[in-house]
Amino acid sequence: MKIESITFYNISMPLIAPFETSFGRAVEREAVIIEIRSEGLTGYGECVASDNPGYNYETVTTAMHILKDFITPLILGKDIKDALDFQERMVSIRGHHLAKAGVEMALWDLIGKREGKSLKQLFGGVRDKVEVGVSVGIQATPEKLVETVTGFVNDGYARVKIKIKPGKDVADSQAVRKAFPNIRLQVDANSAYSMDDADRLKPLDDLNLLLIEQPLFEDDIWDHHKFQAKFNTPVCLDESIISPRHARYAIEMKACKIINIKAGRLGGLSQGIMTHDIAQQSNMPVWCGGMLETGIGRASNLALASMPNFILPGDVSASDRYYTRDITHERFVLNSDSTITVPTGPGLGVTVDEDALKSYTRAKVVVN
Ligand code: OSB
Ligand code: MG
Repeated sequence: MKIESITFYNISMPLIAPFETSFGRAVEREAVIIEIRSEGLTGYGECVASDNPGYNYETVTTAMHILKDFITPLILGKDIKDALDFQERMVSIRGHHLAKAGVEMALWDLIGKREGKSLKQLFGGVRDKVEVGVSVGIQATPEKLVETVTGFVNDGYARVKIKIKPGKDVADSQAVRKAFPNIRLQVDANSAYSMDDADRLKPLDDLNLLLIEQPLFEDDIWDHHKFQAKFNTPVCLDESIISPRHARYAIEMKACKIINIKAGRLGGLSQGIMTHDIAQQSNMPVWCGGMLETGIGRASNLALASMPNFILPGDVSASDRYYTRDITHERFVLNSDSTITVPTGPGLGVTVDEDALKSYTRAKVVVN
């Protein structure tokens, strides 16, 4: 595939409701949409960096810099064979996984369109629809949290994740468990704790949670091993797993029992697939995380989650949980069995609503 032109759109989309985590509160979702033209086809990708470095050190501003000034010169005008060829060309750029992953996604979209195959087919996906849940932000009171969760349960979500942070953890989780004794429930701390908090968090172990996600530092694996040793509930790593190698470290160190896979954090869909395979070989289940994606990233997540070892429900909710107007014509809806159907069209299987994309664009850079 000869890369003929690349366009970067720095977008900002209003969220239907604010989303609060241990690292901050978002009312809008910023991202970079990447459009690549090659041999008469157009491929789209989404870089899931946001306006702040709370989840990951990258932001839309650093991503635009790396995309324009370092990734572009390595691929523009070049003939890129596939995702692994792209990854090999990226070795001179350390880190910046979210930026790299956005470009890799657009390449997959192009490959699928050229071959007339969906990403699900290209990845060897085995499911036509994938089980999904909803990630619920921190609320003002446990009562408000139960009310918000009730709304999502009534919408049909059979798995709920609640965000926790110091002061908003055990009591909040107990309140949700009491209101919904049988729902599949999990918590996500986004690195808000240290080992000093482990004893205080121990009551979480009595709530029959599916998992506790990323309690400790974003660059830690070893303390998570110690944390896991104290808890019966599986620890799941998100932030800490920044490459397939880190997945192997975590497995060998017994730092977790479950892995959250996000193609962005890992540096590309190819790296997400490799992480899936490594976990599968160790009988460790994975699930697909979310970054409040637009319809582009959501389509990519659904294709990834159709792979066999995505055993737990993903953070891939319906479009109407996030945005009144998305940048794809297609909107993803929740089926009555708490699943979302995997796209079947070529590539990502979605089409971009150019008017919507334009209306959300803050800055546009074209290179050719
Ligand atoms: O830690 O999983 C996370 C959103 C932004 C950054 C980090 C996370 C999240 C979510 C939202 O939990 C998942 C979704 O897209 O619905
Ligand atoms: Mg997480």
